[in-house]
Amino acid sequence: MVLNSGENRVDEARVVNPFINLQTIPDPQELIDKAFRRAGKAVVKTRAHLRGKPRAFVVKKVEEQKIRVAHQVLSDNLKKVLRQAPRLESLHPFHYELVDLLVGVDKYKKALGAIAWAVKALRTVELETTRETRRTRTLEEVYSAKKAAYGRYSAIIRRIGGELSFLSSKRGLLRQLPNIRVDIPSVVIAGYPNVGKTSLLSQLTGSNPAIAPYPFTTKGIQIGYLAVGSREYQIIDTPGLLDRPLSKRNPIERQAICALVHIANLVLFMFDPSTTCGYPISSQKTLYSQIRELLGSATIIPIANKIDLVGEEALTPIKELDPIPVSASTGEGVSKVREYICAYTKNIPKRLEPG
Ligand SMILES: Nc1nc2c(ncn2[C@@H]2O[C@H](COP(=O)(O)OP(=O)(O)O)[C@@H](O)[C@H]2O)c(=O)[nH]1
Ligand SMILES: [Mg+2]
Repeated sequence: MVLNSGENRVDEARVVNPFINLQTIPDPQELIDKAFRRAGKAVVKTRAHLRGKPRAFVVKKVEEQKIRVAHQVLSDNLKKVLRQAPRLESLHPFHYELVDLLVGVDKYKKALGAIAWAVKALRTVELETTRETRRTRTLEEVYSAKKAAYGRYSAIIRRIGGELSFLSSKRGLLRQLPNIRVDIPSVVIAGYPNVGKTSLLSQLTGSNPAIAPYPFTTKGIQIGYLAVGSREYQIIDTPGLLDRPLSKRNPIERQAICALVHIANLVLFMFDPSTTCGYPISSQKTLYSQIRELLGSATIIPIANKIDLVGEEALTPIKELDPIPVSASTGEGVSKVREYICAYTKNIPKRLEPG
């Protein structure tokens, strides 16, 4: 990614999607088969090692080992999922909203809870059945103890099969969540289409922004980074999201928009007083009010763009908002926007990265 024209570079390693480490979720039946196959292989060495020992002794050792190895494989695979899938509590509100939108937070929690239950249940079976194996007196008893262990293992895995399949089916979506940094201030650009949002983003970050997929807009969001001195800022353009009246949105779109609003420390709202964008100023003011309301306590800064096209009088209808006059084409006024970004995000505490 090319960053702003200065020498400052933004640390891309800190770009975060909390689900990026979530590997393939095992298929229940495949997991069971794998565990038993591994167990079968693992005892080959043991058998060779114990050659010449009494048969009853060897069988006991071998079957007990199978129970242990099968447990190990099942447990390791499930623990891996638990390790890789972030807890909801650790998610930034932005990602939390999106998980709710794409997966449902209750279902997600339930799935992880079921896997944690299975890990414990498998361990109990291992302890009980290996103890039983050691107590057996006949070969028959040994074999049936091992059979019982395998049966109980399979039942546990099948019982969480639905949850594993559910997570597996959602994994792709989760891994597509946008890489949003939560450790630096975020500035979100809003305003009607064609008012100059993307142009301003390019002016601010001096680069072609990266496009990240975003749920419920085919266009994706555009993210650019700005570095001023030692501080970094993330600037987000939101095509298809913060560019239409909220009253026309369905609940899902609203939630997607809310998630974006959660990430915003500052919103730049762009007006186009030239109205070459195709929307009258009155509509633009309505959208401004709606977004300001949605924001709660976060700051919104009005910007009047395309001043290269209009005279002073065009700004009259938005005069009371005291917008920063800019031209995203010529670059006029853009340094002022940069100053505002620095000033308004000065006191924002560094947020914790999800972990
Ligand atoms: N004259 C003029 N045109 C501009 C300015 N900013 C953007 N434009 C033009 O307006 C159109 C829409 O700009 P764009 O940045 O894509 O708007 P967005 O849809 O809000 O992202 C493009 O043709 C830009 O070249 C400006 O300050 N002055
Ligand atoms: Mg655009």
